[in-house]
Amino acid sequence: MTENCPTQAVIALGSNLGDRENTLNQALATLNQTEGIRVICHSRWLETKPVGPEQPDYLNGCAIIETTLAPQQLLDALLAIEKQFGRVRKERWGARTLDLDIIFYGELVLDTPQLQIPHPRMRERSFVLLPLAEIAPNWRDPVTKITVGELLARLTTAATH
Ligand code: GSY
Repeated sequence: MTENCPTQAVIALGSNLGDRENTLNQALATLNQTEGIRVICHSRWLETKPVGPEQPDYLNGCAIIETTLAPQQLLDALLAIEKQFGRVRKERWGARTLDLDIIFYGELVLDTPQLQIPHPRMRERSFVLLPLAEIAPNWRDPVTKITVGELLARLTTAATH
């Protein structure tokens, strides 16, 4: 009984440079081919307006994976895939060929300088919550104990008031 039990995790994907759809599809395939990661399902790709400085529109989506990688190993794997797709981290909020973020890792709450899980800004981001609610509306945020569906409803209500 030395095998690691896989953990389900949520990855947010985004692209706003080049052939965005092809990039996101290829990124999913690459994730699935990575040792210790299996893609279970993904949302549709949604066209979204950029949050932050002016830049091209994004295609965003979310995937649920199963992984035997520890959180930091998973982050390293995501950074390596971003690099493989030509991502250069120049500006924090700038345009990018590929962005991969860990949103949830099971029920883990982690707050280190390198990595925060759940993703610290996901509760304010409709470009994360909208696609995530398609595939995991009942996933509970381990910090607020609120489901993804409820987080999205709150965000939508806040935006219209
Ligand atoms: O952190 C994600 C990169 N990003 C996005 C994004 O993925 N989607 C949208 N709509 N706006 C964004 N602004 C930034 S930075």
